[in-house]
Amino acid sequence: MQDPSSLSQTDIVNNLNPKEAARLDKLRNIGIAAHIDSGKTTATERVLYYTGRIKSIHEVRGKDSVGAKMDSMDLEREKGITIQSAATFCDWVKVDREKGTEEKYHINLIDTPGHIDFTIEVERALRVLDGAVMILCAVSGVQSQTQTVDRQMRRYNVPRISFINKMDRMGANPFRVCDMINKKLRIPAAMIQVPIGAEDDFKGVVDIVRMKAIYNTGEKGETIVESDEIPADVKQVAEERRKMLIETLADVDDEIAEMFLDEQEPTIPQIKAAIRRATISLKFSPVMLGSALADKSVQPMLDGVCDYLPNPSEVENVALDKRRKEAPVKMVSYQELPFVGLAFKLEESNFGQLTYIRVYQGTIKKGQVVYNARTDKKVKIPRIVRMHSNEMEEVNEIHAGEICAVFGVDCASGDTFTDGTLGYTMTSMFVPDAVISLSIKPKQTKDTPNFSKAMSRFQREDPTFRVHVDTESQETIISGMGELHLDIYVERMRREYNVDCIVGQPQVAYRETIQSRVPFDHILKKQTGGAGDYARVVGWMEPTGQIADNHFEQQITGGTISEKYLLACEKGFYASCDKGPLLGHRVLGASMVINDGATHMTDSSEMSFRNATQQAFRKAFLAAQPQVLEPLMKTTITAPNEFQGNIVGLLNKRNAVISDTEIGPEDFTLYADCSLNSMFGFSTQLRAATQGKGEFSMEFSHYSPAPMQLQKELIAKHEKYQAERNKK
Ligand SMILES: Nc1nc2c(ncn2[C@@H]2O[C@H](COP(=O)(O)OP(=O)(O)OP(=O)(O)O)[C@@H](O)[C@H]2O)c(=O)[nH]1
Ligand SMILES: [Mg+2]
Repeated sequence: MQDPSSLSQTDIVNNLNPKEAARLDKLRNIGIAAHIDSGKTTATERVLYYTGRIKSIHEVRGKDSVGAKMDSMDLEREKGITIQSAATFCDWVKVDREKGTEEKYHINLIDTPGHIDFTIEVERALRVLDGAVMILCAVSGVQSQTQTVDRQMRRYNVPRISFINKMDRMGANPFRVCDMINKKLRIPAAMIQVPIGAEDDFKGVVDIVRMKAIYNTGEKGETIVESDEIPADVKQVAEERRKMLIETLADVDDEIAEMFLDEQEPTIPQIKAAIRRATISLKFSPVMLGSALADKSVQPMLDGVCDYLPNPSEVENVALDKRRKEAPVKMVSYQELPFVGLAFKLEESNFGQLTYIRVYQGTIKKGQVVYNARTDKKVKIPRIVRMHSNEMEEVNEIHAGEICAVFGVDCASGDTFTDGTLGYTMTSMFVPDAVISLSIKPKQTKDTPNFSKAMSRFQREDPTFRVHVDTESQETIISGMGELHLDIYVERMRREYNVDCIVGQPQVAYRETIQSRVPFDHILKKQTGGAGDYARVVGWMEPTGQIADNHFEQQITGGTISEKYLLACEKGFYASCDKGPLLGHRVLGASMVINDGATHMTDSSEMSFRNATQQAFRKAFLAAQPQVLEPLMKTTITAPNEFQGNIVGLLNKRNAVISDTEIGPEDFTLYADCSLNSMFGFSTQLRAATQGKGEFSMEFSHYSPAPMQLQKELIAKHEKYQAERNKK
């Protein structure tokens, strides 16, 4: 076969074996992602019901206390929020009423959490999915996490349908929301449906491509009724919006642009094909609408998924070939090619570790031996299953383009598996930094084994949850994305492992950096009988210019320090960066160059060079105008307009910088940069200041120098603590 990297995606699709093409054509891997509480799980519940995967509908925080299928964890059901993404699959029979045909699509679907503390779940879902449904609230429109999810979709080039949910709510205004998608997310978007009625009176939608009114009937809206008769009061809007749709398409699609210039009216299939092309090429997002809770217009959204989101062969996926200097190679979803898959999520289950794999090419079979590209180890695949939230269905093989889970495979999240003939690795996903930490220990020592088990499991499953033992205090420190993130793990420890824990106050994850260049010439010399200790390192430290990774470099000429010892210096440097001299927090943006030194014939060792480097680091760092950095959080607060004054007051007290305010008909939204440190206890105060009606969310933005006073306090506190420890 020709080198796939020289082929365009269209060529790849055109060259598919017809049987494969037919299989892939009817396959969709999609994610549902959106701001918290917009109705992702509620909508997914409908999808499962209408496709026959579940026999009845249960609501998120519903009165029947069963809870939605995809929120399978007790904690999710109690809190009414999704914490872990859940994968499922279903078959959707799309009815083409014009042609009178039926087509069956297989849809793999991942429902993701909206709360920012669990953002890694969205990140890894979008990493492996081919398309997404972005849900928006008909009243609130584009919200803070909508923007986060938008960035994540862009990061992995995920085409999307926008679905405006909650059309039954007071104040629902899909036209405004569509406008917000265009303006705030800066993606050309146009409605392909308009509502029939709104709020309590929301009856259904008009598909403006085909000019059909669509209604749901039956107890749970399970039956779709289409009509040519468009209610008189909707007709004009429908026609206007159809014009707008074609105009927007003309901006992003050449074929429609030409017809538009020639004043030709595109046909229905032409419009649909253009929507599909433009959506897949990330130039456009079709906007649909409905109400999941009121069981309205979810089925047309599924039709939209089939019509406008790509099948796996239409998406470009690239691996790096380790045998050819990491040259990029295109994945081709042909079944007969060697197997390549990406483990994107791990989960502990009663039967051992469950690993979710997206198969990019080839086939994975039960009993097959696969290679882990990171560790170069072979593993046998004992069982393959398809996941349905927390239940599973056993299968013998899974083909290119699909998602499955395997049992008993030891690996880390983000590992690539191949059949062993290829040296490919897939680029992994973006893992955000932790901003908050706390000390934790089991109340009773007898619980220590379970405590350790839980810690190691949570860490394996969630790359944003980190655990380390502080070398000085010997305390176990957990760190993560926010207070809720850590609370959830403490609570899960209690429920799932029967371990009650004592936790310390949440601490901000500060960082340390330097601001100037300082040379060093450091000698470590010890003579205590027997073999001594000797190392001399000469060089300088300076800021890298970016508050990001640290940098080590050696510029030794003449072999004054051997390669082996230089390696020890490098290790010493990175060990020092893990525990900064000011507060013991991580160092960012520091660079060290060693350009000279001396070695003793008998007394030098790797240990002496490592220690010498660490001592030199400490001295130079403290002389280089060191600085404590604190995490600044992008904070979004929404509350009824009457509370605006109260909230601005609260924020001023916290030295927040307000960057934007939006005033809606009832609610206002305020965007501000706040230091994480100043936001502890904010949720309680916000509740008090808004009669419980205010909401806020925080997302890490960047590190910035902490106020001088705070830096001094922190350093003094750390010094005092160190002194006390040394006395003991
Ligand atoms: N009025 C109205 N409420 C809805 C609709 N869809 C969902 N809700 C309600 O909104 C709340 C949140 O719904 P979920 O489905 O849990 O939202 P989610 O997006 O999955 O939330 P997270 O996973 O926590 O981000 C629940 O109380 C739902 O009943 C809708 O169409 N109309
Ligand atoms: Mg949910």
